[in-house]
Order: sequence, then structure tokens, then C-alpha cells
Amino acid sequence: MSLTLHFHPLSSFCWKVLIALYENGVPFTPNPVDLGNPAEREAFLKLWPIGKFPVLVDAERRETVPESSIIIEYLDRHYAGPTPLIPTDPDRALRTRLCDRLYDLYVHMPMQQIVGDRLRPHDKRDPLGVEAARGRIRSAYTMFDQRMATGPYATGEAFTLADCSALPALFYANRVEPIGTDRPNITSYLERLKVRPSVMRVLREAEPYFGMFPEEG
Ligand SMILES: N[C@@H](CCC(=O)N[C@@H](CS)C(=O)NCC(=O)O)C(=O)O
Repeated sequence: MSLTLHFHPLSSFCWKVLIALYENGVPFTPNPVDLGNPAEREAFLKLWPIGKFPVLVDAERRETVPESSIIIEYLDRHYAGPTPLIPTDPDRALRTRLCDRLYDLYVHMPMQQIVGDRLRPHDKRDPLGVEAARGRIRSAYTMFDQRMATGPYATGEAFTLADCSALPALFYANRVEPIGTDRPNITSYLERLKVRPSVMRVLREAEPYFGMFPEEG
């Protein structure tokens, strides 16, 4: 098999890529990485010195591809399947990439900041940073709720890269900063995504690890 995905089943950015792989039934070898294990960490850092997963290795094309959005573009270009993840129309492609950026930067990363803060010792926590992150997520929820008024997917009729980004971002952000009842469009969008077969598979595979998610406190 040509493709190996270095990942962790609980990692939200890895979910993005797993959803894309499952959408198109792309065969790959999963390599779960435990960054807490010194030998695995060292091997992973040799592969990708930034040390963040997911990383896709394509043995046949001799490519090591980091960064979830870039991996999805790579898969779409070289391992296309029934679900095109980047629209062929350039303007629609641009809107898709914009939506992917917006979910990553204003929902996913602030969510990571809040979760990361919970893992710190109490005297090293950053309540102001966490409050700012919560505010950023809330503004993004409101913006996405307005953008989702048409749906059914993030950029319209077709499931794309933007939906691969939206699901992990909204799923975990909703746990740390609940979407609430006053944003019906993204609430129903998230529920719609959760029953997509690719997403159901990712959630099922992550379930044994959910106990590792740090709760508030
Ligand atoms: N911009 C990166 C972000 C990747 C990322 O933040 N991955 C997290 C897991 S969700 C990670 O590797 N964390 C481990 C660490 O930072 O040590 C992407 O889109 O792939």
C-alpha cells in the first residue's frame, strides 16, 4: 500500500484527513503515533521536525505531506474518488479554501488553546488567553450560523474540504464552548455531519480514546 497516515485517533486535525480518506475509500496504512513515547516521538520528529500530526507519506510518489488541508488537497489531486473535495470551478475552490481556513483559525485553533490550557499545571494556566479564545469561537459560531443559512454543507450543495474541517472543529469546540440553542443552522449542520458514514467511522474509531479528553477543572 502506497500511503501511510501518521496520526492519533483522538486528534482533531487528524480527523479532518481521516474523513477525507474515508469519503473516497482511499486505502492507507494507519500508523498511530504516541508522542508520549520517546522512541515514537523521535521517529516522528525525524519524519516531520515540526512534530504535529497528521503527516501522510506516499511511498510510491516519494512525498511526505504535512498539514491537514494540504494533505486533503494532495489526496484530491492524486487519489481522487467519488467525493471531489476541492471544486473544479476556481471561484468555488477559493470559497472552499476560505471556509477551511476560517474553521481552522477561528474555531479549531482557539478550541485547541482551551484544551491545551487544561493540560497545564494550575499555576501556569492562562485565563485571559482562554477567555479570548472563547470569544473568538463565539464570534465564529455566529458568522458560520449566518453562512450556513443555505446549506446543507459548508459551502453549498456539495461536501468538500470545508466540511472535513468543520466537523472536528465544531465537534470539539462544542464540548468546550457549547454552540447553544440560538445558533440553529450550525447546530443542525453538526448533527447532519455526524451521521455521514465517513464521520461515523471516525467517531466510532475515536470512541475508545474519548476518556483521554481533558474535562474542565
Ligand atoms: N496546522 C496543523 C495542525 C496540526 C495539529 O495541531 N496537530 C495536533 C493534534 S490535533 C498535534 O500534533 N499536537 C501535538 C503537539 O503539538 O505536540 C494541521 O492542519 O495539520
